[in-house]
Amino acid sequence: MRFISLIAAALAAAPVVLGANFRVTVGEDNLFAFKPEEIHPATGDTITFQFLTRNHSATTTMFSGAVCPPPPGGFGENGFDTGFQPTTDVIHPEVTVTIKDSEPHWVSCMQAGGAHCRRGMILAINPPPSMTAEEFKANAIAS
Ligand SMILES: *[C@@H]1O[C@H](CO)[C@@H](O)[C@H](O)[C@H]1NC(C)=O
Ligand SMILES: [Cu+2]
Repeated sequence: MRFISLIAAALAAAPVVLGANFRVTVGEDNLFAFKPEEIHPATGDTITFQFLTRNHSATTTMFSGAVCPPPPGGFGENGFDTGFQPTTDVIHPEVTVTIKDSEPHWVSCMQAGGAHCRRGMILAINPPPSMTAEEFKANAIAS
């Protein structure tokens, strides 16, 4: 019994196995861009958005159609919305979201009524071969 309780204590003390973390910059070099523009996280992984310039959001939207602007709160099941994250020369907010499924998610920025989105400011999460990041960007620009 003592042996079993030792195992139980060891298991309880074991560190939680965390998913991978993906870092995505927002507005690097003052550009209207996420970098990188495509990532392939697994369920349980996290994305840390690092807001470097201006006042952007990272918000899920539709792949095609009314892409811009993304809706407040984010589009779709397990979508997300960081909200607006204003920056200064010295303040660069970071927001981490957890990926809850292995589905594609399409991310852009809500700012200026969709103007940033229509500049092609996009991030494709788990795009399948039939729906590429390049197509999503073209859809945003045309939206
Ligand atoms: C950031 O943008 C939002 C949406 O346009 C605006 O409401 C907010 O005032 C802005 N924040 C700053 C500090 O400019
Ligand atoms: Cu923006």
